[in-house]
Amino acid sequence: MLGGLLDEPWTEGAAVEMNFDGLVGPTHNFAGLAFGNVASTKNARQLSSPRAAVLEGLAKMAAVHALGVPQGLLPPQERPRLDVLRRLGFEGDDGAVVGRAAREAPGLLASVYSASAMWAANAATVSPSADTRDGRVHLTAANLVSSLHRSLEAESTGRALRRIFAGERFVVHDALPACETLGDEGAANHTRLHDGGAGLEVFVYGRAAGGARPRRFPARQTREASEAVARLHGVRRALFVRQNPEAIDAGAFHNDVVAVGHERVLLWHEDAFADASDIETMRRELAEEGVELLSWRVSRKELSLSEAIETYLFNSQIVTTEAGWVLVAPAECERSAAARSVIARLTTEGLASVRFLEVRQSMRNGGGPACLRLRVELTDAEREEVKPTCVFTPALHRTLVAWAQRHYRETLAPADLADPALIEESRAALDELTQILDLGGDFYDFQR
Ligand code: SUG
Repeated sequence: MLGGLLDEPWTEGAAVEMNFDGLVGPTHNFAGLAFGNVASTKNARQLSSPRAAVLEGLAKMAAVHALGVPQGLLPPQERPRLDVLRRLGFEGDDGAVVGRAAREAPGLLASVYSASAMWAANAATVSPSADTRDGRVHLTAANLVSSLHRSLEAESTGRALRRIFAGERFVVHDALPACETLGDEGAANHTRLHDGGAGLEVFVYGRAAGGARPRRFPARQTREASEAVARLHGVRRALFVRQNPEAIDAGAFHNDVVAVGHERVLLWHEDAFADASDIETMRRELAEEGVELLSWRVSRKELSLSEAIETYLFNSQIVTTEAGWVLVAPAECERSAAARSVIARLTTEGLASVRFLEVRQSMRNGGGPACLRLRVELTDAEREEVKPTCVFTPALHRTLVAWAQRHYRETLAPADLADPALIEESRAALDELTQILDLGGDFYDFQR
């Protein structure tokens, strides 16, 4: 047993951030399932390209990896979830189940077909060992109860995390009980500020029991859920901050649409938090760890809330490279004069450079670069325990590009979800993937 880990010398080595991206699944489509997510609603029922989506995601992993940042990946989940349709009363063989759902409940069919697990920022909340009382890395799968299609991810996410982060240095917690009071959307509402040592974990929630709610759109994350996760992880220094309801009503369904932290930097829109004095609290708390907060505040005059949501500037990744902090931003920012000038200002305040990446298929469902990745900060000893076949390498990239080109459709229209051939195609792709990633022949339910 690793009791009393805090006394062990290996925990003193500084942790390095590793990004685990969700590998886009073969059924990526635009179903308009996410109320409050403007891009999802706007692009509902358009033609998607699963192949372009997975290749864009892989190219992003390769680009971040080439910047010298360790990169991993999380496998897609099994879709369609025919077990869910059967639980909802659709009977018969697979083709009959899908056919009847397509006729009678196309929304349910789209939900069980959604490839939404690609947005790994919502897979879990992660607390690195430097922050936790027992000196282990804690991960809690998100319950994602705010929508049917996303709630289907929780159990399989837990299973995947346990395969990738096995061993005593990691604690993987099941998702919180699935109810509205405990709505939890994972790392998209959590950021960690630090300077290589113990950090301040900032949990951002949209509503608390008995408290006010946004008027137009749902607040997905609750304070009660955030507190439970911090408690489960044994986080020593946690701060609970309320998201601005106006930001949620403008389409910032997760805090990572309007703010992003990395090391001691916080890049935030002035409308991100309900109480801007929270930034001063963060500054004070961090100072107690001997760290000076670097606040990159963006005013609405520089970039309106609606342009922040259109460009997803705050959904950039900030990564540490040998040359300093690099902003990995969606290509949409390059096409916006306002976003470009914010970035230009940041380069005078400590940002080394920017790298624009095209993740258009994901963006059209409301997912930017930061949505596609789950950050896990790991010491060298912890990194050695990560399942090696889920660590990104140029060789794995080549293998996965060839795999995707063999299995993924060029396009997918809403009506294609009724095609029984899509069930078999998806299974064939995932079956081969379990071999590539050495996940075992029983990873997916259809394999058992
Ligand atoms: O939960 N979109 C996702 C996007 C998640 C983005 N993640 C972060 N911000 N971290 C969501 O709203 C759309 C699916 C559809 O409409 O087909 C969707 O689920």
